[in-house]
Amino acid sequence: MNKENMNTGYLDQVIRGELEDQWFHYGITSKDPVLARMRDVRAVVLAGSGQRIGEFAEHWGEKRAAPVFSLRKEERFVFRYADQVIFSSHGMGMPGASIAMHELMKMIYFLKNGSMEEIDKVFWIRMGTSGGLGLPGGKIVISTEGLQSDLKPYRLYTQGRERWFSGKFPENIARQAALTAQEQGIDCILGKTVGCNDFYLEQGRMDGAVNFLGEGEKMAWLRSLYEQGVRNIEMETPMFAGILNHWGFSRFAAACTVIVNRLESDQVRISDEEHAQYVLNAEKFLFAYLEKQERSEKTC
Ligand code: R2B
Ligand code: URA
Repeated sequence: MNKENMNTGYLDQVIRGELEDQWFHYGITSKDPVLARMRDVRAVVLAGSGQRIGEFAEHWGEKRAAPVFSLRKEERFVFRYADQVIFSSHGMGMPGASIAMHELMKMIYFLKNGSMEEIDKVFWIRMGTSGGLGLPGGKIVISTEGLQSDLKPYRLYTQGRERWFSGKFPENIARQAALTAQEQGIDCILGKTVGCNDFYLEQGRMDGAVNFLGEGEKMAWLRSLYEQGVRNIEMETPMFAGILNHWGFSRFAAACTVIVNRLESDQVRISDEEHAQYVLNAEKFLFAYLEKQERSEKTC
């Protein structure tokens, strides 16, 4: 872990109880008694959609015969806890999702009492959807790197300075995740992921309310992404990898199901049945991976 990159001056005062931290968007504070029930958290599962998070948590609770509980506030993010796993939605786009990341990372720091060893054991995964490049619907792309649409990693301006983050995913985790998907008979591929600040214009769509592109330019851009190793396009992965790398987590992954092949269409046309099947596949992969991790931790 990179302790020097954590806001320890603040976070340690919270641990000592000298400050009460408001995790405003989750509607709890660092003094909430509910936290006592989450100390043994070992994984954080994120997804854009609150409904998907609710379903993942419910099914995980059933599978593990464990209670599922939620937090009082659900206006911004849907949060569930079941059997050592936090499930949280993050909404769409990096600015919103980064709020979830800050507050969840602060929560983990608090729950693990600032222990670098314990914090590092926590596994993070984004279970998303995406537009695939030359890939059919249903395929899962496991990210090797998250980049913004200019193929550079996540960065943002703060106090007039641009701060850069690394978009790299831990290679061993990406490979293990891909192997797990294959063992479950789920089609997956490793590749770079481009995360955009817009679904339409920045993702090179021509079917938005505004359009700047011609078909030739659009296809040339999508093909050039493909040639540079990008396999899917979505809206959060560069930030997700960036902030986790900044703290130095060693175990995190992004697994995004393709819902449209962008080399064939801008419009997403999957049926409800296909969508339901994709969610079930994603869940099957996720649970298999969480259980595999648990077995390997027990034998270590
Ligand atoms: C994938 O799907 C959403 C847009 O439809 C966005 O959150 C993303 O990354
Ligand atoms: N999510 C995105 O951000 N883009 C797509 O094309 C599909 C899902």
